[in-house]
Amino acid sequence: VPDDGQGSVVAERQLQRVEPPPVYQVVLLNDDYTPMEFVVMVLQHFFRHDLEAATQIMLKIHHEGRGVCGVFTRDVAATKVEMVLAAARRAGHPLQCIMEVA
Ligand code: TYC
Repeated sequence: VPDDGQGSVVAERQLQRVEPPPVYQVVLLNDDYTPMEFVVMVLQHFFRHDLEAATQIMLKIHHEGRGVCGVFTRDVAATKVEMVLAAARRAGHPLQCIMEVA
C-alpha cells in the first residue's frame, strides 16, 4: 500500500499485522479423591495422549497440583473443559478442569 500521506501507512500496518488466534491451555487440577486411573483415562480419551504420556501428565498433576492437558483455540478448549467436567460429574469425581490463556 503506497503512502498517500493520509494515513495509509497505518492502514498498511493493520493489513499486514494478522493476529494469531489466541491459544488456551486446558489444565487439570489435583484433588485427593479422583482415582488416578480416571485421570489417565481422561487424558487418553479427551486429549489423545497415549498411556505413557497420560500417566506422566497425571503423576505431574498429582505431585505439582496442576498440569497442562493440551493447547487449543478458545472454542475447542471450552468444549474440552465441558466434556471433562461432564464425565467427571457423571462418574462422581470432583476433578476440576480449567482453561487459561497460554
Ligand atoms: N491425587 C489423586 C489421587 O491420589 C489423583 C489425581 C491426579 C487426581 C490428577 C486429580 O487431576 C488429578 N487419587
